[in-house]
Amino acid sequence: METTHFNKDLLREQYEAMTPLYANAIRTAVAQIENIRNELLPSPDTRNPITDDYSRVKDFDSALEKCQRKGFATPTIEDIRNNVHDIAGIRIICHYLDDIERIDSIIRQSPGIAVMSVKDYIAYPKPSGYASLHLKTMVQISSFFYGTQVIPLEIQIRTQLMDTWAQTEHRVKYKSETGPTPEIDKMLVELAAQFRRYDELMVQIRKTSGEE
Ligand code: 0O2
Repeated sequence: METTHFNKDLLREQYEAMTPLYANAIRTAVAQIENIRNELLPSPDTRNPITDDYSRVKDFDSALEKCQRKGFATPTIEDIRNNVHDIAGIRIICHYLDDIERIDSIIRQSPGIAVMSVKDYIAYPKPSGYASLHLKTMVQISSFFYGTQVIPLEIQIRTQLMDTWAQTEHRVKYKSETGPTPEIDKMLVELAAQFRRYDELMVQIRKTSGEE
């Protein structure tokens, strides 16, 4: 009977060999989004809907942990490639709630970025209170060794307040002494609801003041 041996070091090597393609996808998408944004906003007085953007290629240990969480106890590199959809990730932060829609539209107009599916945690926040718009995209890149390739990239779009909430919740979950407790979970749900009200109020203030 054939036995397959799980070689973590080999898997790490295979993962690290493919990460430059994912880093390429991030750079390609960021440049595309930036170009379109500049063309849409010709006047220096026009408000930029993008406040910040962060990107990262998931490190090997996180990718392996996520793949195992999805049921692959001893995954192959194909399992990771096919089941971890956010190996390349960009997080776009905006000031106003309705900027999320604008940014979504910019991404959809970007040549070379195809939106494959959407998880709308703005319209339907998670029970924890987590809110964000997740776009699973495929980005066309040009690679020196492999030529034209299409690489998956997850884009998360959220307001500054949603980002503050996610960072707070993440710290509580992984860094605090108590970890999550029912009391803390309840406060986080309340915080998310308050932030949502503030996000809506900020749009109202902007519109009432006549700003686009
Ligand atoms: P990290 O460190 O941010 O990368 P799928 O890709 O659809 O097969 P997945 O990825 O579980 O499955 O889908 P989901 O839940 O839509 O997206 C997961 C990512 O969203 C997480 O990535 C977080 O970045 C973020 N996220 C989702 N839920 C929460 C939440 O309750 N709190 C916080 N703080 N972030 C959340 P990772 O890989 O878990 O982590």
